Amino acid sequence: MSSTAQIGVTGLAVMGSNLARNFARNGFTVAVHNRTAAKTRALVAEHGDEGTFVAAESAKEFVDALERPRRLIVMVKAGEPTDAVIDEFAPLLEPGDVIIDGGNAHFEDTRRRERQLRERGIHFVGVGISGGEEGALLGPSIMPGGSAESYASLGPLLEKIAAKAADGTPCTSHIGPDGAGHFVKMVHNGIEYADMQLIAEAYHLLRDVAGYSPARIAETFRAWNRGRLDSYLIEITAEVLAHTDAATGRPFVDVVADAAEQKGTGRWTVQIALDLGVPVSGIAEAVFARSVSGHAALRAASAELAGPRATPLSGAEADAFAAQVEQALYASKIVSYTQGFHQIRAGSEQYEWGVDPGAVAALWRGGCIIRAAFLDRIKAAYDARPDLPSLLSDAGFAGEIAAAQDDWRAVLVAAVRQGIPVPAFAASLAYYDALRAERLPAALTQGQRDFFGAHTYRRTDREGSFHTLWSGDRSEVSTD
Ligand code: NBP
Repeated sequence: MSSTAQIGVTGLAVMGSNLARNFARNGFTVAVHNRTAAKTRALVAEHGDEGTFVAAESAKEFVDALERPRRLIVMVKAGEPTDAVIDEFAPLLEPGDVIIDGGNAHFEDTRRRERQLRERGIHFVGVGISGGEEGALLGPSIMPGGSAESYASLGPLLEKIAAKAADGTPCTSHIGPDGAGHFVKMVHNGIEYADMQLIAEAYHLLRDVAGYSPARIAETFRAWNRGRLDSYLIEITAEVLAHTDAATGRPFVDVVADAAEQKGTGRWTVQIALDLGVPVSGIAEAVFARSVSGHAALRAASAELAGPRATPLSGAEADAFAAQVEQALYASKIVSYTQGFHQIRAGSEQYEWGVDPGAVAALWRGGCIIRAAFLDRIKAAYDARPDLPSLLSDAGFAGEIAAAQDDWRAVLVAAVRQGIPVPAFAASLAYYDALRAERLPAALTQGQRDFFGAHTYRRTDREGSFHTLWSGDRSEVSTD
């Protein structure tokens, strides 16, 4: 077999086959391979006319089909299958070749694999890919990690197949070494969880407090999508809410079981945030909200617990409340991105990746699930001030929250009064208020810690570390 393929894709389930077709449609010769060869044959039979595919039945054939340095993308189920595929292919490769993992790997796995393969002279590039099935085919947002050298070889191909932002820029750029790409993809998914939960809470409020029907809420979301909330998730929310179940004639949203599932990247975001000491409370509440929804027995056992039932508003009052919900949603969204970008900065510092947050915002503008007009603003904020300590320090975002906050608070008051759970709205506002507080009750926490555990404290008026002799005469001693 002649070595003509510029890129290879192994793992031809939904994502891999669509990605392979995307490369082929963009003029690249693509070697394709799958553990079960029938999928390879099916792909070429169904889509062979879209471009040039080289179908390989064995690992050896696949590797031999690739031009050097070889670039092969692994699109298999994340975890053990990825290690199995690497173990199968690595012995067939040569120094300088590039293995690209496009699955949803944990960034620590990517760091380990990169280290192991580097010892053999093979570049391992962990790439976060967002956009689902359609994105993989028509243009995803691509977050590549790995060495700068591997990006030099791989980047031009990725830039060709990636989504393009409205200004024509490809939605991909080198994020940073080893696991940086998968880390940023993980945070992307965490923000996606928060965005989805905030939208779900807005829906719940419009339904139960404003008294809107799903069709009316769909219209409301469509109107919001023409403004500053313009985003893929708001757009598809309107579609889902407008949909009628064919079997019953009822709104689709009313016939779907209200237990949300998760695959784990949101949970990883929160676990890693805890390790890094970054408060991502909005994302955490979104993960917990899915968890609560799935506890059927717990919910059934709690159904009779006391609490208010919502009394829907009507007419102009309902419409005025809906406008307030838009403000609350927008302000909370700013907070979840603030938290996510804080986590990216913390990860970048911890692992010395040198991630450019403005470049991350730029490549999320198209192709991915959280794509939104709003990301142009985030990019502009970081372009203007690359060392921005927090998105909330950007004068534009701070001003918008200042304008939204009365409504944001009013919405939370209504939710609490009427017994509507809004954990992500509430966590976002609590984060905002905690950051702007002149004094936090953490001083009392330090006093308690010193009392029971002699954990010491610092003072506001003097340098050093101190302990009070709580069980003695309560005098203070310096512990430096
Ligand atoms: P799946 O995650 O369902 O994986 C199926 C593929 O893995 C098949 O090609 C299968 O081969 C292969 N595979 C397995 Br399972 N075990 C293997 C092994 N031990 N050796 C070799 N191949 C093995 O596919 P997907 O939904 O297309 O997703 C691919 C990757 O992309 C995943 O990591 C996923 O998390 C990620 N991702 C998915 C989306 C999405 O929207 N679905 C979005 C972004 C990223 P077989 O045909 O022989 O069984």
